Amino acid sequence: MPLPETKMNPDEEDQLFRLLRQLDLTPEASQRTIATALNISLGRLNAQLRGAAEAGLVKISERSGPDRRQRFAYALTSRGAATKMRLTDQFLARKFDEYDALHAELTGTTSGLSPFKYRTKLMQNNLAPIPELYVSYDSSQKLKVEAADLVSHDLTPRQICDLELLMNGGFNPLKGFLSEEDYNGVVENMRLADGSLWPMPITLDVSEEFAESLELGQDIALRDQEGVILGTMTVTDRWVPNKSREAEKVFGADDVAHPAVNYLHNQAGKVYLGGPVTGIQQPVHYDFRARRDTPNELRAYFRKLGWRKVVAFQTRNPLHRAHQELTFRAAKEAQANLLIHPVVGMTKPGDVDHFTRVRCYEAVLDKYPQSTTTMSLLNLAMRMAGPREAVWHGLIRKNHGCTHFIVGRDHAGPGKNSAGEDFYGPYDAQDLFREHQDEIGIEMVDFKHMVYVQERAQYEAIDEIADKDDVTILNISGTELRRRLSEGLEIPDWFSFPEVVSELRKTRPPRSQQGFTVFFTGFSGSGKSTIANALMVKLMEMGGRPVTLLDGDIVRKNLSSELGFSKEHRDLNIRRIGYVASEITKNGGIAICAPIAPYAATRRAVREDVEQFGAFIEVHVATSIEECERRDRKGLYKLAREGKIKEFTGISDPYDVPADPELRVETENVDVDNCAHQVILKLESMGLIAGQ
Ligand code: PPS
Repeated sequence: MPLPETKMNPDEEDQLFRLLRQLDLTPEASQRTIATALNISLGRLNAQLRGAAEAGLVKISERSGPDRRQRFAYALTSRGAATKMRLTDQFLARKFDEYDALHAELTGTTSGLSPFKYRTKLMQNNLAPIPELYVSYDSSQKLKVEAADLVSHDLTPRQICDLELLMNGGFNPLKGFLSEEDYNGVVENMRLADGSLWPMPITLDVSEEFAESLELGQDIALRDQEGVILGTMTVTDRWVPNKSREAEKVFGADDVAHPAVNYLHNQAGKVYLGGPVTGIQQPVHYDFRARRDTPNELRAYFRKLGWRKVVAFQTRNPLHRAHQELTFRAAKEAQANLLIHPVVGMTKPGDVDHFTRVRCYEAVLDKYPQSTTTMSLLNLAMRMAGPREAVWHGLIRKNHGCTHFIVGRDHAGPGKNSAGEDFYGPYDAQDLFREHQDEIGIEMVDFKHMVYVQERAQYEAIDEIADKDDVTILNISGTELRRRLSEGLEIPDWFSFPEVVSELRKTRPPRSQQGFTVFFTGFSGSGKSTIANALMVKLMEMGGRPVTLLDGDIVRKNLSSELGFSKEHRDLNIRRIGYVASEITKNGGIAICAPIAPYAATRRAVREDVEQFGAFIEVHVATSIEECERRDRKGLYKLAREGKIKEFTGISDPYDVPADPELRVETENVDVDNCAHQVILKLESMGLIAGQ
């Protein structure tokens, strides 16, 4: 059999296809069994196997064991799997041609059926199985073992999301990470090289060093962050993308205020790799397993329940009454069933975490009429690309068996740009979707903005209210909701469901119940520890939250005993304090830190660590160096002056005075109790402790 690179005639292609399919199905069968299944002689099979192995399509390994007939085991390489896929398409196309010819011969007319390209689309209606990139279970077991010899790429969280949807058909028709030609087409005009519509670059970004270590044609193992192999990729393309161009064309502006542009420039690797992927196994999810479905699982579910029309609702936010009303209406209008399809992969930084959201969705699900609605979680990494993202979401939902898709105002909007303006117009997403709707293959249901009409005690679409001037229209924005949650204020029943509000309150308790960090900084002997101790006692007297003191000396004894006072060691010491404080804050406690922390940049880094979870209050204990030296409680300044202690802050080492702390306290002629009280007042004014 000729190598697949050389031109093969249809017969040879058929033979190769049958061989690859058989090996994929029964990788451990004896040669006799395989030959029988293929209806060829043993000698012929051997020749075919040799050809396929030489072409790098099949790996043949020896098996130990008593049965001589099962001496060999076979596994498709990623190239073999890709070839099999290509040949399947060709095989089907040829069979259709043969059918057309037969039809013409028998009836004297053409079959009247559309060309193959469209015919397969017909076959793949929303309920037929969709192609996946996974090999059979047996082949995957073999590939796993063989992949031990491959160079590995450890996928980033975003790449894991992308790979999952590539492998399970969610990104159909993609067969792997984009090649350079496909990438250019997608960036420039939303089209793959073969002309099909695809709006989002799905690229494997890697470091320059890793890219340089590879050769084109090489297979690499794609592993998750624990090193578990998920798939392999044959690297066919490697290039340095023009990221600014990508940002302009795909996201509308080269502006790092856009989360995906920021990712592109500051997190993504410099080089892109492209090539077909062979799926070995799905990424493992331990949470909400019963709620996660592949496109084929959802299609099978719809088939089983007889759901012919399904409208999908994409969301990255908790659902409130307005959303429930809107989705219910959309389903009614389309006479379809409803799929709540929230994204749980990666959403916009700062969103409510998906654990909380899913608990909220579960609560809302009970509010729909029974058996009309279901929910499934989508492990998508969103890009917040507005119009292009809407088209992408539509294609993904089509792949998941849906016939309709709700597109709202400002769909997948990234917020404001660096000039404070919206990146996209509110209806750009709907416009672009409408333009490509036929090609996407899913019908858009455009979002009606629902508001509450007090007099009629019901939700209505704003553009359908005829008596706007005579009724009271109520609405609560996302910002207002966050404010009410953080201040523990009432959230009315007309706005949300009590179960949803109670879930949100658990995750976003009012500020007076959230964790926070008070970070004292100042010279040695400035009074940091004394004030910190007094503050701790006052907070413990109030009760409510656990308080932990991370004093400079305590930390140096328990966390950083091996560290000295070089810049590097001081930074490490402060970052450790920051890490512990951020964990305490995350878990609702109060951390009081009192190191010197002389470097502004390190203090800023700690602030960033903590502020993900709660407030950070920097308190500069502004005792002058002269006063500290005069007090010299520990006798260290004297030793520092004598040169017996090196790198002593304020004497022989720098201290960056905080430019903009939340609070600055003077300790000269002010007693400790008063200093601690100033901090308490500051905390009260920030809403972190309830007034006494
Ligand atoms: S740092 O810079 O934030 O890591 O320092 P910190 O962990 O707060 O430790 C400061 C305490 O260590 C003692 N000490 C020194 N301080 C500054 N410079 C040098 N070279 C030094 N050597 C020892 C000093 O007692 C500091 O205690 P505090 O509590 O600040 O008085």
